[in-house]
Order: sequence, then structure tokens, then C-alpha cells
Amino acid sequence: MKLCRFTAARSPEVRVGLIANGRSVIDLTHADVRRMTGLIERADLVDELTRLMQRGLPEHALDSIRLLTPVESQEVWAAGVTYLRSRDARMVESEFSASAYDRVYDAVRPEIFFKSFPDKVISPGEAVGIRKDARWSVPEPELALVVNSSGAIVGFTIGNDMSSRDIEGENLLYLPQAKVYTASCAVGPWIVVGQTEDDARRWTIQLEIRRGGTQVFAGETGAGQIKRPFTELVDYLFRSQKFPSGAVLLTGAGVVPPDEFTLEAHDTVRITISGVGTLENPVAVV
Ligand code: DO4
Ligand code: MG
Repeated sequence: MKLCRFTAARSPEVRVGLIANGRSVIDLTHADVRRMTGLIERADLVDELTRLMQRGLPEHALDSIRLLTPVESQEVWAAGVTYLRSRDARMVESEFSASAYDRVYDAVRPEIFFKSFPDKVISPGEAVGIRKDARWSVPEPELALVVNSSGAIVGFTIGNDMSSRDIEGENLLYLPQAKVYTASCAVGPWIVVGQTEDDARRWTIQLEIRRGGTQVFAGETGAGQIKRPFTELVDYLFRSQKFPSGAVLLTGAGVVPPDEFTLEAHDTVRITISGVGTLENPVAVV
């Protein structure tokens, strides 16, 4: 089941919906469901969504609505260096900090960093940003865990952890500047509910970058390559920290474009996760 946030044609009201059959969205406003945050707290979430799907509520054609990021009031955090590919790429970009990446890959405690406040998260179709003071910018296609306030993983979505590799590579202490800036985090297109970690580990993660209509990069990995159990990542995120509205946790990038590649304004970034869908965003300088 796919839970989404959207606006309908000619109405600014933000609504919560369920993707019905790939072509339409069931409008949960008609069942008095106006917020997603309360829903993800329900222990019977899957049963409740099944009941809502069967109520015959009004629907909108998918091509008539605008999907919004499903991040409503959750902070977005991100795990790093969870794939061998990520460890290796970062050791190349930074002679200075290479051993830090090598060590954290094998350490007991994972790397977890703050990525975005909810109101700064970019929706499907909106532009993601490359910093104007960066020379080497890449998207990071990541499986995202949707976690409720008790730390239970209630769903999966797609995250783009936009990054400035030259800034991070210059000095690891610049990580917040390389990772957190205007439009540096996109999440969507919806939350897939009712799947387990074992299901998600079978999914593929594809990244495609297009420039002027031509594909300039394509790569793929599997979520099964993520080194740590998802529950371990969530456990560390919730250590000595409360998330009253839950949180979204990106699980790290396993597809990295070659070292000579940098994003440009007007490129299009397309991330497809087989069990979720596609998150597509144009690129702009910010
Ligand atoms: O340590 C830097 C960031 C790592 C990251 O974002 C990733 O592996 O996806
Ligand atoms: Mg990342």
C-alpha cells in the first residue's frame, strides 16, 4: 500500500491519500484523515489502510494531482558509509579523512547525521540544489525508512541525499556544509506500507541522470548490500533522542557516479527503487 500527500487540482489544501491502482489516488480527507503523522503511530496501520481502501472514498486521477513529499513533520536523518561503494568513494575524495571512512564502515557505532527539517524537504518534481560554491556535486540515491515515535519502521520511501563531494573531501568537519543546504534533500514519491526489512533488502536501487535529454549516468545497486540491519540504524538514531512525530532515516548510498562526474543545473535526477517507485527532480544552482 502506498500512502501519499498531495494537492488536488484547483485546491491548495494538502491532503493525505492512498494510491489505488497506479492510476488514481483515494482521497482520505473524505474519511477525516488530514494528517499522516497520526496514522503512522497506529499499531494497526496496515489494517486501517486496508479498511480505508475498501470504503469507496472519492478518487483523483494521478495525473491530475501534485504529489508532495510524504515527510509531514518528521526530521530527516541519514546514515553514511553503509555500503562498500560509499566507503571506497569517500576514501578517494579525501586523502585527509580516508581513515575515518574506513574505520566507521567497520565500527560498532554507525555514522548518522542530521539532514533536513521537514519543511525544507523537496517534493517530487521540484528542483534539488547544487551549491554555488561547490565544484563537485552528486545525488545520493537512498532507501529511506519511515519510523514512528516508538522507533518502529512503518514504511519505506526514496531519499536523495544531495552532496558536495569537494567540500566534504576537503575536510570532514565540513560535512554539514556538504550535506545540509537549500534543496539538498528530496524525499518521495510516497510511503510504501506493509513490507518488511527482508522484502526491502530484495529491492534494487537505480540512479539515472539525464542532461539535455541524454542519459549521462546510470547505475544500480541492491538494498541487500547495506551492511547494517535497518533496526540497528534506527536503534542508534533513537539513542538518547526522542522524535515525537517519528523520523525519516536515509540508509546510505551504494551508487556513486564516477569521480570525474559532477551535476549541472537543468540535469534531471531519477531514482527508482523496485519496491517503491520513482523519485524524479530537476537540478538547480542554489
Ligand atoms: O560520511 C559521509 C556521508 C556518507 C553518506 O552520505 C552515504 O554513505 O550515503
Ligand atoms: Mg548519503
